[in-house]
Amino acid sequence: MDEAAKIEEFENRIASGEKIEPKDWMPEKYRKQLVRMMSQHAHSEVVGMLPEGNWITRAPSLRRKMALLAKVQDEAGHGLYIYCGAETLGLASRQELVGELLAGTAKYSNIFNYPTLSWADIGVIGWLVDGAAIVNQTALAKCSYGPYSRAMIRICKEENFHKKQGFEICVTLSRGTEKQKAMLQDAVDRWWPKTLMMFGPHDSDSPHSGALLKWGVKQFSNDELRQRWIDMTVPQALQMGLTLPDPDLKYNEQTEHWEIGPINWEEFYQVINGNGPCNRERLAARNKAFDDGAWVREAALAYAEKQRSKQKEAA
Ligand code: FAQ
Repeated sequence: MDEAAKIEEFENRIASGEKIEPKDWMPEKYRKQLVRMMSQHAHSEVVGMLPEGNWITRAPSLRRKMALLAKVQDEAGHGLYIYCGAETLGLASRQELVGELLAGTAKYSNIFNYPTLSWADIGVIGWLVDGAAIVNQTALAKCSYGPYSRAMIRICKEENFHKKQGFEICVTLSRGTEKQKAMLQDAVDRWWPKTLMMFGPHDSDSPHSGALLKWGVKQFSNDELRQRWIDMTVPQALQMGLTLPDPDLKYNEQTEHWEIGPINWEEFYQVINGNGPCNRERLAARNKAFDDGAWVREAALAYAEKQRSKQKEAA
């Protein structure tokens, strides 16, 4: 079959809802888009441990500490599933991708480049950030690439717990003392505008959306998912007695959607290109963890080698 016929067959398979599996033929552009997106996603999960990890020792009770510890550990697991999924796309090893993260040449979600200043930030990250991640990832669970879609199904289940633990912290603070309410409002004021950016640039400025939508990697556009999250989240904020930091926020009775004011894209591009408030700190922490973990990787390789020799001897 020539290339055009292969592409036609590939696109027909996607149109009929079939999953593309690692050994199936795929256009090189599809493979590259997936490596790009999955590696950015895996890096986000791994770097995403840092802002919340910072609060494990300061969680206000043993129950909160256990829940936060489990959540942060889940994020590490999510990173590993997605790196595994990316490895099915013909990479020699995930080290190629991790190397780019450590060198500062890879992207990861804008949202993890901001500091967590109070305990309320932990609640708000669970509620807003994990809530946004669920909206995005529930759609990705139906994506055309089998390993990515299957990873998303499990990840979404875990993210639901994360969102609930965050929401519960927020509800508790919203019913607390005046100081606690103010702490919650302050965290919402800081995280709301950044979470809106997580869905990526507006559709008109999103260079990758066309190909990703055509090939069923994305099921919905950046703006569609952002709107879905806004419509879900604004009523929750109002129910907790919170205000959202957007003077233009209003409900449109005709469209039945909440409308927002302009997003600060200048800030977004600064952050995703390495110039956010915590980018340097995040990369330094990942590099330190990688260096400190060298002995673990060596020990694991030595153990695997020993097992292989034992099996060879026994055979
Ligand atoms: N941050 O053409 P588009 C989580 C970049 S996981 C940084 O629209 P695309 C769980 C984009 O890469 C959060 N960069 O791109 C958790 C591209 O740059 P490039 C991560 C961004 O791919 C919770 C350029 O802008 N989730 O939160 C962002 O079609 C709590 C042009 O953009 C995923 O990665 C951004 N927000 O759409 C963990 C989900 N947005 O590559 C711990 C999978 C865009 O040309 C604690 N990814 N860019 O240099 C996706 O769904 C998509 O890749 C989008 C972007 C929607 C993120």
